[in-house]
Amino acid sequence: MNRTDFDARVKTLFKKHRALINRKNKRIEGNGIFERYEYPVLTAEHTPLFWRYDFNYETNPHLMERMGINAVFNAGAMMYNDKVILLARVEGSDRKSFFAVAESENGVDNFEFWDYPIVMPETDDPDVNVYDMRLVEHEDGWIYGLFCTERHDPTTDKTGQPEALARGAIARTKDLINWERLDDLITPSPHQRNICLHPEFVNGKYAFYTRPMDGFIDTGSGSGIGWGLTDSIEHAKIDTEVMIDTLKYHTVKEAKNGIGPAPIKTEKGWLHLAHGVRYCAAGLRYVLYMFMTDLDHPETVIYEPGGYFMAPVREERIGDVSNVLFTNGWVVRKNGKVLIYYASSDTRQHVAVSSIERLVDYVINTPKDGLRSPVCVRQRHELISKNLDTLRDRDDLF
Ligand code: M1P
Repeated sequence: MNRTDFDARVKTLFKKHRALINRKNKRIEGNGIFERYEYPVLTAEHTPLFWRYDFNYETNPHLMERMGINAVFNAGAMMYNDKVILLARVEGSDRKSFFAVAESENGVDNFEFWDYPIVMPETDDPDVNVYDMRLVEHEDGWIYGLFCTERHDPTTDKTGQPEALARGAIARTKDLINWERLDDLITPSPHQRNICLHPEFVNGKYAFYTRPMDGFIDTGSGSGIGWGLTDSIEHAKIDTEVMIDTLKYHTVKEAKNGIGPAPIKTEKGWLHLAHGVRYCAAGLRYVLYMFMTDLDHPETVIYEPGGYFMAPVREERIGDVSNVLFTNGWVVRKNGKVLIYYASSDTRQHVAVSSIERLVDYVINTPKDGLRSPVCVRQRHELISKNLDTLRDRDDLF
């Protein structure tokens, strides 16, 4: 490619990229509980071109993408300087994930990455892969990042199948650029993934949501979303881990589950968003579900609507790990609007919108899972007969 063509192609690349960043998103009619948006808010193509290409003609005369980006997903979220911030998991084509901040005025489109991804400090035990950060503004004044650090477990090499060891990692910051890495969370379980920090002290201690696991993939016996307290955040150690939301046979969380972002405090209780995993012939299916816990006892579930809150639809069903919705970020705006950030199939990041009022109504008034078909059909009969009564005089409908 000659210099003139090179320069022209650079211009075209930047023009197309700008058009993608500036594309207006469109709200899609929803189910009363939330509305989706037509386009994902972040994808691999949203990452800056200068993260991927070498734009020096001398060293890259063919204008090749030197370092590809595979996916952008599982983002933590918060308000920062009046902007909506997504702290995304960015996965390079080398399979390694890192964290990067993107910001937007309205939280539904025009997300633009900051120039540099985050350089996360390490502990004495080097990280191999880091991902899925929950951002928590704690009442102690720090912004915490809770994420998974994955390392190779050499003791498993004899099986011929290298195994990973997952641990709950903790870092804190004031500006989302400079991070202080703290010790990994210690719990009675060998593996931890999907940990989150409760935003308030509980009995003067830091409170963690956990997800104990026997193995890297399998959560094993007695698992679900756990809870534990620790005096120190710098050397966080949970001695007694209690289960607050356990797996249940033939529900959306029969195989595994994990807490999403930190809960939202409402007048009625703490609103929680989580992911639940069920078995199916295609493997595992990940959906989102909600529950509410007591204001004074965030570890006590008081409402648990049956079924899923959100499941993958259309293109969301397909990606690197298909049939997956996952969430670790949401944001409450001043007007009570809730922006729910969810990723699909480990590939792209989406937004859906709801409100505190609607989510509280959903959580409180949705029937519990009947756990058995005969019970579930009776629940539905009740709804049908109430509706047929209410709509009896609506000749315009039938
Ligand atoms: O591939 C689906 C998800 O799998 C893991 O979640 P969990 O530990 O609940 O199975 C995580 O690796 C997550 O990043 C991923 O989206």
